[in-house]
Amino acid sequence: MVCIKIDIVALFPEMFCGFLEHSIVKRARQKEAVQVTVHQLRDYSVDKHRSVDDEPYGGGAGMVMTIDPVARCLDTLQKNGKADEVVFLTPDAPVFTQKTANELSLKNHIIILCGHYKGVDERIREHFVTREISIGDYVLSGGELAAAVLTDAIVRVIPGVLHDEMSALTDSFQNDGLLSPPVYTRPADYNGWKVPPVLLSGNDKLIDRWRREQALLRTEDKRPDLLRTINNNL
Ligand code: 6GU
Repeated sequence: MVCIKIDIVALFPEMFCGFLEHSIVKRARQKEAVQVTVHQLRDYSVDKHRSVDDEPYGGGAGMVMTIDPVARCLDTLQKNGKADEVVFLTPDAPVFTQKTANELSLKNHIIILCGHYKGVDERIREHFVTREISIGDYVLSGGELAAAVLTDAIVRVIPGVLHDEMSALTDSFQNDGLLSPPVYTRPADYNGWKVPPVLLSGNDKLIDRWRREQALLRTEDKRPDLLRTINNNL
């Protein structure tokens, strides 16, 4: 199996402990499908206070991440060769999608820089960053949670990480861009709440057709915007 290297540069590395040690991300690390390393940005500050931010030129509220610690950190992480992507996580960027996760899962080396404060000095974005990503239209206190979201979404689509029976190909968004249909398990009747009879019929063709219909109905109901996107891409 190929091993993807993901370097995460953060101000609060401890936030990743639990996440890296559970579930699919944990298994992918054990299988050596991915190597995730979290780096403390402050370790790359040469300032006596180990500072990583300063006041914005032109005034205004909030602090801005300075170039030098980021530059030193990225240079260190790329001393044996350039990363395929240097991702900057920030709310003022295009929104993360399954397509981006799939693309990133094909890279060998990804560096993820977590944004903080009012943002980073724009020259970092101009000269180091190859891709800017937001995880949605709301504001988080920092990029750490977003980096965990990205890492999880990337890792689970690396070939060989998921078992066949939990294949990523049947996830919402992976199949035709539609949401997944409803699923049921035993008992077939819970105090009168019944499982749709077609799922108990044993007729694979009928079950397939029912699932496709339900996927479409569910998408129309919960995410009509997705259907417009699919139609526009046809
Ligand atoms: Cl990537 N960072 C922060 N701070 N807030 C966000 C975000 C990222 N994506 C959505 N909100």
